[in-house]
Amino acid sequence: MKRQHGVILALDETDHAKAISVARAVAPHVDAIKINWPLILSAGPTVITELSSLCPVICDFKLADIPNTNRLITQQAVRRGASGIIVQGFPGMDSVKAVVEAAAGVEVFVVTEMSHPGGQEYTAPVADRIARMAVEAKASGVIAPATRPGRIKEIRGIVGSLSILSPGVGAQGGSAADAIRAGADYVIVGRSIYGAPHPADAARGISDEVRSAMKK
Ligand code: NUP
Repeated sequence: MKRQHGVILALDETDHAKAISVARAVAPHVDAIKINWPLILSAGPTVITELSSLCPVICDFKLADIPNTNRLITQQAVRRGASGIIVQGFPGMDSVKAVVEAAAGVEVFVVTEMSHPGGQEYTAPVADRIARMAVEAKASGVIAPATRPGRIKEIRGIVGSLSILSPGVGAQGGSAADAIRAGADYVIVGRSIYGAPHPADAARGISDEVRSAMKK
């Protein structure tokens, strides 16, 4: 993934036709489109290939299984055209490494601390260890919460030059500029873009905010 806008669209739209029309409008203003179970279960897994003709696609499966199952899922996502895959860190190093190996060069991002309030219950206490494990497993990057920019800063101190992708902007209350200033490389934005009256304008606005935060 090449950083031009610093924004990744989280396309959790469940109407297939609407999802494709939002993707077409927004693709010129984002660096990737992240998809998750809501769209895949409504449109079918062929949507991975369909979207990959418009923009790099990150499959947010939050893989959290034994190494063999993680490997099998990763291979299928890559076969369908995914450029990136998101994995949970808590199942352990062997499960994360299985994804990195099966991804065969496709980018792998490891969830550290989740952005929602419940993320503080179980993920926060182990997030620093997971961030260190992501480095050791040779992942491409980590997911860290825009809702807690202070944590992005601390996680940046652990992961060095790995990419930090940060969800929680807009609908969850986080600010794109704050996340970038704390050390995120990309913000992940869903509802504030695909739910906006003009998704392309919303994406462009967030990309402008990210670019100006990068200059400061
Ligand atoms: O910690 C995380 N928080 C989070 O919101 C890890 C994630 N992968 N996400 C995803 O980012 C979530 O599943 C959704 O697809 C997106 C945020 O969407 P929104 O809150 O901007 O609508």
